[in-house]
Amino acid sequence: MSTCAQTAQAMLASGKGILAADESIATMSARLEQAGVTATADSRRTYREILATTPGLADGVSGIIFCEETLGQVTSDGRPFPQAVRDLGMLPGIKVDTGAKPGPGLPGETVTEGLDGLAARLARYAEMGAAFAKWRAVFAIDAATPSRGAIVSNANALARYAAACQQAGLVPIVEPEVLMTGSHSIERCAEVTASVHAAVRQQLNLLRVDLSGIVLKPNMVIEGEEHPVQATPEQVAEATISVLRGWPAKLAGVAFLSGGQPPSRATANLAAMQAHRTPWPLTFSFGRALVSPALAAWGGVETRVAAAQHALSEHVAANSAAVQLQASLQSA
Ligand code: 5MM
Repeated sequence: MSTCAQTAQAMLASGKGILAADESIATMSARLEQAGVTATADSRRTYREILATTPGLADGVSGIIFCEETLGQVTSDGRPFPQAVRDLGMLPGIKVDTGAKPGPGLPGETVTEGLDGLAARLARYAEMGAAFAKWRAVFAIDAATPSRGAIVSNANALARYAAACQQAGLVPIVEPEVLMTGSHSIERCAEVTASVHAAVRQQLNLLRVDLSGIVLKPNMVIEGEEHPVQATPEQVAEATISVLRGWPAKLAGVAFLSGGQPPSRATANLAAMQAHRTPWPLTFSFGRALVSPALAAWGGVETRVAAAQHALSEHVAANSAAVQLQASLQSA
């Protein structure tokens, strides 16, 4: 088994998910300010340290995704973040894309950038201790979008990134996100997600990416946030699994993003996936659905660190329980 396949299996260990704490400096700063915390390199560092050092986090979290700034920072006891995370029994990862930028020739749509100099950056991240990487492509649903041009451009970039990661010995998390913004139906989300996944599979195949050494991080198939009717967890699970059936059994596994769903809904949807037997593990790689309550509880106040860590623990435990239900069904 390749090193990437082994690492991917560790990332998808039974009952565990991946914590997405890789907000870019701009996003993290905005979220801190909104929570009443002055955004500085040190407050971003402190916040990530609070998350990573949550007691018992490794019971439900296999790995943490950071942004480049955090990967190069040290915890308050002087250890580089990658080392501290490994010491705590988890794997450190790094977001390597440089963001979704307006796509030339694609009015109103984006193509995720970051391929220039990527091989050299990946070698440096691996040297710093990273075990895996992440790249997110973003697709918004509208009457005429996503266009074929946006789908193919983003799928090709995801595949070039994934191939480069495997060459550097890092597991690529491949994240094609179809956004919840808009009033579209769950059926339209299913149709768009399926065509995005088909293009991503085709490009991964063209660049000989080993599917046993990647983690797919998709959106759940869900109605737009302005749609009048909210799908039940069973409907979301059914629609999501139908789309995922396009992936071969060789795929190491799936770790869903939460996409702006309220934490309880994301967990309920994840739990409903348990009713479906699949050839790959299905877990979580949530950002907001795990950390938003913790950030609100902390608010930059030293005496509230324990409350913040408790909030994170509770949400990790709930999602870990959902995934364990599924794991026990798979092995039954
Ligand atoms: C944590 O947010 C990640 C980075 O976002 P920006 O680069 O836009 O700041 C994001 O990619 C995240 O990892 C995924 O969207 C999953 O997070 P959610 O909150 O959707 O589960």
